[in-house]
Amino acid sequence: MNKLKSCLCCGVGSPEPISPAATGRPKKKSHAAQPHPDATDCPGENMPLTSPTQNNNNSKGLSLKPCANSINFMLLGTSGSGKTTIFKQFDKMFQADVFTNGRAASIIAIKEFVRSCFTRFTRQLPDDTSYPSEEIQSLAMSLQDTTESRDIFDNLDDHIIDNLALLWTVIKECSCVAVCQQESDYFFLEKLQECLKVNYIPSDDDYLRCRVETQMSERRRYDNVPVGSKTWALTLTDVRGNKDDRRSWFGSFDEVDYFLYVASLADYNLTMEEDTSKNRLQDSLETFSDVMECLKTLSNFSRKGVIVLLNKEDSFKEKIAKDPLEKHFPKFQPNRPNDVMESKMFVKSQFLQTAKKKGIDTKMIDVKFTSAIDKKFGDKIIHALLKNIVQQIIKG
Ligand SMILES: Nc1nc2c(ncn2[C@@H]2O[C@H](COP(=O)(O)OP(=O)(O)OP(=O)(O)O)[C@@H](O)[C@H]2O)c(=O)[nH]1
Ligand SMILES: [Mg+2]
Repeated sequence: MNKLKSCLCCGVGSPEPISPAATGRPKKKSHAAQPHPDATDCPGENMPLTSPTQNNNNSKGLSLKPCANSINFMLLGTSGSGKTTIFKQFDKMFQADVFTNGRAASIIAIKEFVRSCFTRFTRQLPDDTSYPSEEIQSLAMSLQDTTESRDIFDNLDDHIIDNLALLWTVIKECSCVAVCQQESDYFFLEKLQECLKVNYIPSDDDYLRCRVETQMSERRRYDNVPVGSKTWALTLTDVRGNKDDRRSWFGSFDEVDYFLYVASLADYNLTMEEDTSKNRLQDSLETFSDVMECLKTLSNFSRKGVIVLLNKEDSFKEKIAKDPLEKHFPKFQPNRPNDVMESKMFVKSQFLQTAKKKGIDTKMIDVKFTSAIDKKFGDKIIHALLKNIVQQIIKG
């Protein structure tokens, strides 16, 4: 098992435990993170922040200097937990043109996503699978090969699209195929006849559901966001959640005011792509533990806030009915089997206990259940979150 053995910011495998003295941890921890009180002017307008219209720039090396009325957020979490989806929701709310451009550009990613699903699934089909025709069988064989599948998807016509839809019905019925690894598999394959047509225009929902693994961290600033009686400049950084990249998260921790740690509730019955022997939710808990360890080493730790977003609540609700949490987390002993609320509360308690074990006051941690694909995410979550944070800042 590929277990993280030490604090990520200090280097994987580092044998040195961090002593309380070395952490510089302040005695008093307050719940309210604040923008730095000594900041008077904003480095602002010329700061080279990224935007999706700017060729996916790398945010590495960009400074996150605090300015008056600014709040710096950082999205953290393991791969596929929903960080970029939340990033898109911030765009939708505060930079509508960026969201619209991203949505229009997602056509290519959606097509590629559908292609890769077919390659992945057709490779799992057993030899004795029965196909509606020889043509569909031959299509299934060709799609197993990445190059051939690319050729097919570059030359789509109505006939091929109809055959893909027929092949999808074969895949869906095959118990050997692990179809449900990603939430969006079903979503796009069920509507592939619409998505693969030349005149297809993605909806907001399609864009939010479209999965493109983040390759480089990205940062965006939203100016003049009204919250309460003032306007604020929000900076949001999205990172790559892959196991190999997590160490790079820690470089700008110092300047971050609020950490949004995103964990997928729906990961409870899945294993990691990077290590198929490891439960994904367990990996997220361990990664959270590493984040907590690093956080307490910061000298301005008491001015920071942590919000855990237990995401994919929609998918969790559906899954729990068929596959109980206790099967994957035996220490969970529910009063009522398959109970969604009890199951959610257990996961929440696991995150809070993880922080507590690291000596962090759980009052500093806010936990919310979210569904990042929800149309109302902006109003329900982002608005409420900002209102709450600003109130805390004003209270001091
Ligand atoms: N059903 C459901 N799907 C979600 C939710 N949030 C995100 N997704 C989907 O989960 C997939 C992964 O989401 P991303 O936002 O790309 O995940 P990420 O954390 O940015 O992953 P990396 O970039 O690999 O670190 C996408 O297909 C999203 O549409 C949710 O609340 N419910
Ligand atoms: Mg991402």
